[in-house]
Amino acid sequence: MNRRDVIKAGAVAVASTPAVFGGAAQAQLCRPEGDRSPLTEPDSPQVSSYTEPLYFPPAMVEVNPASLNPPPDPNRHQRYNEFLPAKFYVQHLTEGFWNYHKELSALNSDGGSLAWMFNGATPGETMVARYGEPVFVRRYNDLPDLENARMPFGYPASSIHLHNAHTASESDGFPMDFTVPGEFWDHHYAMYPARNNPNEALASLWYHDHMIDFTATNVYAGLSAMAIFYDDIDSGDENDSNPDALRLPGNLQFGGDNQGNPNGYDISLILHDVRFTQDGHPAYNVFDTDGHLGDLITVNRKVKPFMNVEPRKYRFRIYDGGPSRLYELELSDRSSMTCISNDGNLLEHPVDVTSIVLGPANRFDIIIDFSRYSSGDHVDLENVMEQINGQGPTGRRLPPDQHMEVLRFNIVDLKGPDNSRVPSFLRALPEINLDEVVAHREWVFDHDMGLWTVNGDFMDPTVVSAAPKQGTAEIWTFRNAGSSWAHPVHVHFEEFQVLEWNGKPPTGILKSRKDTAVLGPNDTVKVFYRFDDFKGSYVIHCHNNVHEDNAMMLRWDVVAADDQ
Ligand SMILES: [Cu+2]
Repeated sequence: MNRRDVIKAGAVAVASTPAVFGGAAQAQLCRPEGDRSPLTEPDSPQVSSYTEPLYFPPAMVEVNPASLNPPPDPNRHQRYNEFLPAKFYVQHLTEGFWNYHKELSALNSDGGSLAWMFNGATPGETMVARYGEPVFVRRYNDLPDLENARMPFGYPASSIHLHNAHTASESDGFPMDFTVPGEFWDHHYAMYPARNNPNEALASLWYHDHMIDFTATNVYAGLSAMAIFYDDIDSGDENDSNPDALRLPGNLQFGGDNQGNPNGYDISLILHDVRFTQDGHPAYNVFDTDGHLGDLITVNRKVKPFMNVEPRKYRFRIYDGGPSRLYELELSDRSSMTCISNDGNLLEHPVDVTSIVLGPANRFDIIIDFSRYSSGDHVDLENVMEQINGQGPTGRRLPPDQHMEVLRFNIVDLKGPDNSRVPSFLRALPEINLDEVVAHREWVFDHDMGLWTVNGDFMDPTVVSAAPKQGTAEIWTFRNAGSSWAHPVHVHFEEFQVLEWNGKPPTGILKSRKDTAVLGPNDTVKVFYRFDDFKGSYVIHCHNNVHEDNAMMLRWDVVAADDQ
């Protein structure tokens, strides 16, 4: 059966209704049976569960700007002098070995699993930033050249994208703005909310490689990390004396020890599913253009780790780092959690959920209150979504004995008072003014000749597929033409608000600002955009990174208002 026949065969199964994402659309992620044999690649070696301490990436460490040689060139950046950097950082991309699990590391003489890293770690250090304090990051590509790289997949060229940041094109990680080994790239992050509207502030972001044609492999190899943006309202300090501060769980402490104890209460968790060879290195099948599935879920690049938590509230920023797997995450006792964001942007009101569904690049901030447990208890985070290939979920829930292990929380003694709160109102949504709309565009996600298309086209970075003008608004429609595929559609630079998902207005968690819409089979999503503040080239693409690398991406440019 070829791909076209598979598509025609249509969808059969119907999913349980997950608590988050896609409104009515979420029930339709499904695929025909038997069109390819699942899990044809060898299983990873068996490793023990919940014995590896979770890794807590520390915050980036500032450098003295005088140490940058050559110094930053203001002429390379839009509005540099308006947003003079207050914080400077340097990162080196290198190849090395990472301890995903000590039992995997013991399988080879290298003492770890091959990895591409930022400053010697994956995930790299967390970019902790604050609105009003512009950031400058110089990133050196110190990966080995292709002849000397030991990583058996990926390409040692890199363009780092800060996902969802409101960033000038030249700092955005446009897929053609790549460095090769020996080069560096300067990124200027204005830390300025879109349209200078505090209601457009972002919270949970991540940075990852966006190399043309090699994003899936390079991110899988290790080039991903988290970024947290704070402002006066969402300040990261649960003891903040500012009466406007939300005081969500957090004490501005990052990192932790090597025994599973974090320094603070605002914890980022990035999920990547990885498959390992019999000698403990990551394995990847470059010939499967449907997507890549790992059989072990890693959290912060640790396999089935544990962390210690006090009986109090925590904020977890949960990221699907891809490349292709969707998750439905729930606690093993099915107790409730409180969702406070969609794609890392605070909701107007918190929503209680028993599970969260996320596709590649989605982020949800979840409050878990462990005060209902006692020291010595444990509760696990598990994936209950069945997915047997890169196309998308089957639509079935995994039976209890097949839940995929993700992360164990071991409850330990309370160390101090929990002064954090979860207010009933978080952040207002920016207004949608349909009178400003000057254009409608449709983007159709489909396939052709074994590759993936947008509006029938393959990625060609020399072709500009849309050129919205600065200072205007548009309505964009994303449509999944496939009846058995999930496509997490991501657009750089600006966020959208959903107007209609399959003809219905958004409610609950979908009533939010988003940057990635996971289109289930045949889904149509109509969204509102504005284009402001910076100009230049950006992309729209599928964030199943394997689809993205196989051409499901188009370039679009923001042009000046007076451009003809
Ligand atoms: Cu896709």
